[in-house]
Amino acid sequence: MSMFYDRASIEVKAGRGGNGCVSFRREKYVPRGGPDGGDGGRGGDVVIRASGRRRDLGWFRRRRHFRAGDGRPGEGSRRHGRRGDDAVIEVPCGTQVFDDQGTLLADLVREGQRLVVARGGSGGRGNAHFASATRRAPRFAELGLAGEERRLELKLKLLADVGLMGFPNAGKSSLLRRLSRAKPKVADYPFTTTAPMLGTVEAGDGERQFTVADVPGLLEGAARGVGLGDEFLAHLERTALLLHVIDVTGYYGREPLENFVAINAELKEHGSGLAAKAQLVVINKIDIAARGRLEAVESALAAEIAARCRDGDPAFAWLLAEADGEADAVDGRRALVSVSAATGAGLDGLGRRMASLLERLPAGPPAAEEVAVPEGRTLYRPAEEQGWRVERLGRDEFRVSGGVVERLVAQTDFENDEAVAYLQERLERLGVSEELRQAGARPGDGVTIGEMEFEFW
Ligand SMILES: Nc1nc2c(ncn2[C@@H]2O[C@H](COP(=O)(O)OP(=O)(O)OP(=O)(O)O)[C@@H](O)[C@H]2O)c(=O)[nH]1
Ligand SMILES: [Mg+2]
Repeated sequence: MSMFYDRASIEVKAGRGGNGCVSFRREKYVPRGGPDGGDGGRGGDVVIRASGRRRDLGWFRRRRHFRAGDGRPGEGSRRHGRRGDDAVIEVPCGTQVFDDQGTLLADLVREGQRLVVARGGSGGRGNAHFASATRRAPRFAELGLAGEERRLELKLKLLADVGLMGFPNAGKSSLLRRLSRAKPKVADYPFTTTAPMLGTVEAGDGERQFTVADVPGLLEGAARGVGLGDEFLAHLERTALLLHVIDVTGYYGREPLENFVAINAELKEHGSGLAAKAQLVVINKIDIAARGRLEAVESALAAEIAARCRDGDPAFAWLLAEADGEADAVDGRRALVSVSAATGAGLDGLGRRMASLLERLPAGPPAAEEVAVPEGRTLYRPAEEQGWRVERLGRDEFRVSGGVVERLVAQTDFENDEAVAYLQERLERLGVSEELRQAGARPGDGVTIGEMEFEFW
């Protein structure tokens, strides 16, 4: 039996940018031409993309590290290095991406939606960029920067138009099997569903299509963790309509009406808007109902539903709307469909009823905390520090932090004296040295910038 994985934790690392190149033009009769070193290519990004090819997140049990390609170094004659290859991670539609702080970055609901989760480092500039009147032949270039790296949590919440729910053994999987081409497990004996499953249903006229999610049966206390139901209740959150399946013969000796009330109490306890979702009640197994039984169950449920309409139960607001808001005019039977998944009786009517209801209901209502990701390429940008500041860490210890300054240091090739001199020049021009002096730094004091330590002079 296959498991269903709706959670995964992955680590991603974007590619490093290629280094800039140090090179000089070579021409006939010219002993030494100008600098012509090209730039390094940008590192590849790590991208998460929603794909219909994936069913769940089980794939990530085998692979959880993803790394994009590095950019190629620049070359002479101002040739730029090639960009690193992106790493594209495919996830099923309905996957929510969180950072390691638990912040929702995106909800990838539609096929093809992409999210850049780690940006490649920029390539270093070649020495051609550093020529000036005073520096005719720069013998240094920038280093490429490291790519972003982060840990991400993935959570899958199925997206379907309709969700099947009810006590175990009510016939949910049998219904999905009959209504669609999906093949959920149903055996001659009660066979409990352990993994959610999606099926596509064609409405009677063959023109309309919608998706139906089958989840394990709920038990009383499901919202508190009893049975399998709890962890799968979340998969009903993103449906537009709930099909509440009820076994006309009762469940373990309890009346269908009691079961109906118990399941609705579970939905309410679970929260996340499940109790407010439109409900259509399907009375199943009418082929084995004793004489008069179906009528009795229908009357009891119809009366309960009408009473709920009067009390303003949002699950049946659609029924109240059908009666033009007149609670007394509500016919509870209109929320009932009696069928047999075994013989197929009533299933055409059920298909049409679902289709017409779906047309009136807001499509797959997104949960409130969702972030919509527009089609195409989307960037997730951590707030990048623009400025910089100097801090005194101790009597003769200082630190300079900030995006610009740290970047300059990371791009510097410390093996190369000219590159170091250039860095000092830049820091001087930015005013960093002056700021350090004002903060009390004296020659010989230690200054940390990014991952490097310097001696102030
Ligand atoms: N006679 C009859 N039996 C049915 C009907 N629908 C389902 N069954 C039987 O009821 C049992 C349970 O059906 P399932 O479809 O597995 O029920 P389920 O609601 O998916 O159960 P869980 O996955 O445990 O929640 C199976 O033995 C089915 O053959 C029906 O309309 N008539
Ligand atoms: Mg089932």
